[in-house]
Amino acid sequence: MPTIERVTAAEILDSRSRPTVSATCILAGGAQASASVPSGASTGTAEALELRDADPQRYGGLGCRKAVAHVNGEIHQALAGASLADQAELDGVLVALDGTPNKSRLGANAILAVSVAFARASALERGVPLYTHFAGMLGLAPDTLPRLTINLLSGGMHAGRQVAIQDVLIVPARPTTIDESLAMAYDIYQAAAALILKRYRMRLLTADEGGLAPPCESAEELIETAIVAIKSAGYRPGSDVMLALDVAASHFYAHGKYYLDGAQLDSPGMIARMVRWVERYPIVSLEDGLAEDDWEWWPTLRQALAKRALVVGDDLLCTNPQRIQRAIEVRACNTLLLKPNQIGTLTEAAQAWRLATQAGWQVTISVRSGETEDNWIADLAVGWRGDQFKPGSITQSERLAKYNRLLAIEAETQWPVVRWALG
Ligand code: 2PG
Ligand code: MG
Repeated sequence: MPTIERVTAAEILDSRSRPTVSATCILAGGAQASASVPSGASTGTAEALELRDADPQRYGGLGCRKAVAHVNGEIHQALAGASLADQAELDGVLVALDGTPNKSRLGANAILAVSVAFARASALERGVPLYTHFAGMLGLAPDTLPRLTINLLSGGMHAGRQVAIQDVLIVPARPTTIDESLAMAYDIYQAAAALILKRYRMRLLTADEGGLAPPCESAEELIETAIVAIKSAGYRPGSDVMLALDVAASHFYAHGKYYLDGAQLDSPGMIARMVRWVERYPIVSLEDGLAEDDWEWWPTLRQALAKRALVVGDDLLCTNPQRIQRAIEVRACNTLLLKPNQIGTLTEAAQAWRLATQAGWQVTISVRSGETEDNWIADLAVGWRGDQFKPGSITQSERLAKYNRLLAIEAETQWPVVRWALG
C-alpha cells in the first residue's frame, strides 16, 4: 500500500509554448516520479476544466500558476502521509477535494498531473513497467500493441482552417510491428512533403501535431493528396495502408448547419458527404463526423457507416462516462476516443474505457494537439489494450517521445500490433 510523502508541481511549457502542469509524487518508500499533462485546441465543451490564471500580462492569460499552487498547497496537504490502497482511492480523494462536476476549482490539469505521477511512482515502487501497472488497473494482461493512426495532413483548428476538416491520418494496415509501421509512415510523409512542394510550390508548413498543411480547397483535395502520397511512396492505399479522418465537425457547425468547402449542409447532407468519402476512399475510421451536440443524427451516421468505418466520438464523448452512457443507449457511435485530460483522473478514464468496451466498442487512445515530452500515454495505450493509438505526426519531439516509447516497449515485449478489424 503506497504511502505518499509529498506531492509538488511546477509550471512547464507544452509544444505550443503554452504553460502546463508537471507534478511530482514522492512515496514514503523512496519512489519518486513526475508526470506532465497535455492540452487540446479543438476541445469539446464537456471537457473537464484546465485551470488557467487569466492574467493577461502573462502568457496571454494561459499561465498555470494557480493550478500549480493547488498541488503544492491543498492537494499536498490532503495527501501527505496518506496510505492509499490503489489509484481509485487516490483519484477519489482528488475528486472529493475538488468538489465540482468539472474539476473547475482545483483544475483538471492539476488533478490529472498528480493522478499520473502517483501511478508512475506506484509502478516504480512495485518494480513493474508503467504499462503493466496501467494494465493492472483494469485487470488486463496485454499481449498486443495498438494499431497506429498517424497524422499526415491537417486543416481545421490545427492549421489555421485553410480547409474545414481537421486531420487526415494514415493507418498502416499490413505491418505487424510498430517498427515497420513507422518506417512506412516515414516514406509516406516524405512523399507527401515532396508532392506538396511540387503541387503547391510551398515549403513544409506544419500544423500543431506536425502534420503537413497544404492549401487545399476542399476535404476531398486533402484526402486525395494523402492517396497520391501513399502511391508515390510505393504503397497500396486500401491494402497496405488505410486512412482515418478526424473531421472535428463541431468546429465548422453553427445553427444546425455544417459550413464545409463553401457549402452549407444540414445533418443528412453532412452524413451523405461522409458516406461518399468512405465509398470513394479507403477510410476505416471517422472521428467527430458530426458536431458534439448534434445527438439526433449520430445514430444515423453510425448506421450509414456500419461495417465500413469506425464511428469515433471525441468532442461528442469527452471521455465522460455520462456522455458515453448516453451514446451507448442511443447507439450514437462505436468507438471511444480516450483522452484522460478530458475527464481529469485515470480512474474516471478507466471507467470510460470499461463502459465503452462492455458495449462492444473499440477504443482509440489519443494524445492532444498541445503535448509535452512526457510519454505516459504510450504506456496507457499498451496497458489498456487500445485498438488504435493516435500520437500525431512522426515529426516533433513531443510526438516522437510517444513513438519512441512504443518502440522500446516493442523491443522489450516482442508483442505484435493488433490485427486491423472493423469489428
Ligand atoms: C483531436 C485532438 C488530437 P485537440 O481533436 O482529436 O488530434 O486535438 O487536442 O486539439 O483536441
Ligand atoms: Mg478529435
